[in-house]
Amino acid sequence: MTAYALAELTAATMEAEAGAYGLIEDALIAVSEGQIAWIGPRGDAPREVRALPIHKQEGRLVTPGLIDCHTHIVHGGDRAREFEMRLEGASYEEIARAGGGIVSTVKATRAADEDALVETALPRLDSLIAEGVTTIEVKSGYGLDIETELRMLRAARRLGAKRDVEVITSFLGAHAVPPEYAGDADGYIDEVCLGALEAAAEEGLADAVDGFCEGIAFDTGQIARVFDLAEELDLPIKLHAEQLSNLGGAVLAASYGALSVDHVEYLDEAGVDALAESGTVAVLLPGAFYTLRETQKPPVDLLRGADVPMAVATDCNPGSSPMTSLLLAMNMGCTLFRLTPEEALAGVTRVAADALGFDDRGVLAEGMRADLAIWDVAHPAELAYRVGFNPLHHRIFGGAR
Ligand code: DI6
Ligand code: FE
Repeated sequence: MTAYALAELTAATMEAEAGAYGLIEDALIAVSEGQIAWIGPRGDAPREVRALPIHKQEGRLVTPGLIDCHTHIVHGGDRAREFEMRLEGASYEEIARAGGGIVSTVKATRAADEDALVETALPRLDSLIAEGVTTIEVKSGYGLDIETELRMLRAARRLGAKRDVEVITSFLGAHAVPPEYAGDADGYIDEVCLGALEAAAEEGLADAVDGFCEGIAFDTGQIARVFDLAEELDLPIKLHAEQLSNLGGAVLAASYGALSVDHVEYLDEAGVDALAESGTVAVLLPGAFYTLRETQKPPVDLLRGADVPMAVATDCNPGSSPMTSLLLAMNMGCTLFRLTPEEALAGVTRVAADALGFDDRGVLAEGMRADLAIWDVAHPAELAYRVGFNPLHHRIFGGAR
């Protein structure tokens, strides 16, 4: 790959210490071997950088490629009928307890072969890529038997081969109790979930291990058994916690040094302190909050005060967040949760990288991957500000223009 430089642009480096988006006016970015070889004010560029072929950006804004650190884009079927039921008055939990919800997607996912899972996920992936996403996390969790959990993860891996995007997988076997184990969550964990995790690890299909700690899913004791195995397999941990109630999932996840705890609407002060102590990211998912018309907001002020890094993601899933726009998630993070536009952009770049355990992306700096999003905007606040508008001009993945 030949080296080149981008110039006549404003760079939002998103480096933590920099503040103010790490903005560099009239910046130059040199790209070589898929990495950022140099970045700074154009006037400071060394001679060998100035000698590179230059692609002028006409004053556009360049940010790190966006990272959607929490999605469920691989699944069968849809839940539009459930959307109607909620509009007729049923709650998300009522639908789940009546055998709808996650379990209805499990049925559709079990019925789909691997090709179908790939084909139906691609338009969702393409929608995210069209907004500058260069790294995406994809979870299993709609199989809930060994065969289908593995099929979902294989489908997720294939997505990464089909598009210029990096796919990171999380094993989410502890997502719901399948109908054949109704009333026996312990039996499901011990007889299916742990074996599925072992098989996924053996095939190299899982980059992380996730769970759903909630009244309609699993308690902390059950999740801990999954995390113990994850630890044995040397896989990092994440957790859906404190979304609809507080079961102490965040404290549990923090005790395992989790990469992230996600949703966290019902997180309390003890939970915030635990996250601060363990360096765990809080992933905010405003699409689910919006879709379920929740009223309990995540404790953003407490998180901010305790210096817990906050990421933002789509949670793209057929039930609680049928959303395929990370820009909309940023907007909702600001409008619904009162994040600043800078926090929202950090939440889909630098902090989202942390939530996935990456230290080679999420900021623009020398030596980082050249995953770039080039925007037709003058100021980075515009990215979170508009609703339903996509100003992406061009996306660069691993230096490939
Ligand atoms: N929380 C979520 O937001 C998704 N999973 C979870 O544990 C929702 C899954 C669904 O409703 O299909
Ligand atoms: Fe989720």
